[in-house]
Amino acid sequence: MQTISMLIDGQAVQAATTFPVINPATGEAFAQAQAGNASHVDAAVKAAQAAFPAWSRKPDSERKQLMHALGAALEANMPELMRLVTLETGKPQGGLNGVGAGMEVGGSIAWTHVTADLELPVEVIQDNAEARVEVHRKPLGVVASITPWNWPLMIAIWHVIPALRAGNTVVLKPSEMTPVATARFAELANAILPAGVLNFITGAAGSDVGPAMTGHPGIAKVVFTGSTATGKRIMANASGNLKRLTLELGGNDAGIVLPDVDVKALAPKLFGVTFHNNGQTCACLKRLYVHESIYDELCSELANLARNAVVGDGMNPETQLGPIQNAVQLAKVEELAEDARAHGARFLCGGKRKAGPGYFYEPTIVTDISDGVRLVDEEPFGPILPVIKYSDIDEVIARANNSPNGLGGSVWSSDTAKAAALAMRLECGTAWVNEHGAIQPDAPFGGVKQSGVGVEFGQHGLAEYTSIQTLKIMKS
Ligand code: TXE
Repeated sequence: MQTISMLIDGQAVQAATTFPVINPATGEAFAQAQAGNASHVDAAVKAAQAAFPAWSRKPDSERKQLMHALGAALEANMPELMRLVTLETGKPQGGLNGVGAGMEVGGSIAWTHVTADLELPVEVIQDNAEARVEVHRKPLGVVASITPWNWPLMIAIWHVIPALRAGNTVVLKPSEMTPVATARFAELANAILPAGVLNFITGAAGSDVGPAMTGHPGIAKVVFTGSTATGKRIMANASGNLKRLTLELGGNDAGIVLPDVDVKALAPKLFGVTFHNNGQTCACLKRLYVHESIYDELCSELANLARNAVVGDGMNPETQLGPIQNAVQLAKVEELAEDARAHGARFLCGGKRKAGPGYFYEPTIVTDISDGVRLVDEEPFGPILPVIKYSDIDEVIARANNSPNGLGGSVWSSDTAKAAALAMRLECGTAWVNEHGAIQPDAPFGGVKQSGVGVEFGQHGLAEYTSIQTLKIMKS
């Protein structure tokens, strides 16, 4: 069985004990990871601090070129990384609509190259006979990156590449459930980067590694993707030295379907944006509001698609949907389904685990349900969709907005101008028309309300890894 190491100051580091990493398709361990602790965090922060002066002073063109080299290394190792992603997350190699391990590694490569090419130009505010005023973007120092289990490699790339590109050094901690592909990335990166620039540490479930990072006085910023509850704990723990924060937290995205759509053509698209990666994506569509005039027809189309989806081991090329990533998440999906049943909701298909080993759950369409039931009000993060009937557009916008979350939202219609005007009324960081969850490396992405703080990607995302220094030069 493979055992992964931590990487501190360019050296492989082992802890006193290891913990198992489970393949969710079998429920059995396929790798072991190091059970690090706060002393490893401290060593990693010290290494990152020592590497910071030289890294931050490197000419910008050199850092850019090294980021491209990281992208090339990911590409050269794509098949191995895809295999590791499937083993630890359960997501298929290909997947529903091509959303699987191939997209995760391919996306990681694309994000790396696009981010490598971003610039942080000096802004000139004033330049006249009296004075020149310039705004510079400077790196912050050591950045702590804490990643979740749903897109472990891609999210590590989203954190690490802009942090390094802007001149910071990094301590990276993956989820205890999915540390393996990230470990391989850290290894590849350490063959390219100077020692200490990217450190990689792991901790078992419930260990002190995460809190030790977010409370460490040597860390200047925390970038975190995960649950809102953990995000709140991180924000509280980061206050000691006023760490900068980017938090990308839970979403419970609403989609609103207007009566003018072509139901048959739309159903597969809606099914894809809801069920890819088994609904375990922060910006998946999670509550679908459908106009009463097309409700029955659309629900029945969605149920047909759910019944015919190929669910199985992600290593099988036929598989469209893999298992849920972990047992706790599976139990949460079951709990929300049971609660919906108890509230009189109707299950058109699914609604139960698949027999056999692994954390499989049948793709599930739930109708005759409304706001106020947990399956609608809470993020299920699994292969289950509540479909809610509406009749009045103003009322449905208010229902969509009646949530503590605000990550994404969508409106579906053949009248794109009308849909865009409605989409802009949704309280969310990204609003889509006839699409949902589609992100790109050059457009900012982040949540409002309790879905997060700050944005990632593009120029706006890169700027979050810097602080502003204003330089005023008097000329007379
Ligand atoms: O996430 P956690 P969990 C949502 C989804 C899911 C729920 C719980 O609804 O059901 O979160 O998932 C680290 N200090 N999302 O419990 O706990 C942990 O080790 C510092 C949405 O798995 O947030 C891991 O690396 N770090 C999300 C990371 O936080 C701590 C993706 C995420 O774990 C810590 C995943 C602490 N006190 C789940 N406690 C999205 N936005 O896409 C835990 N961690």
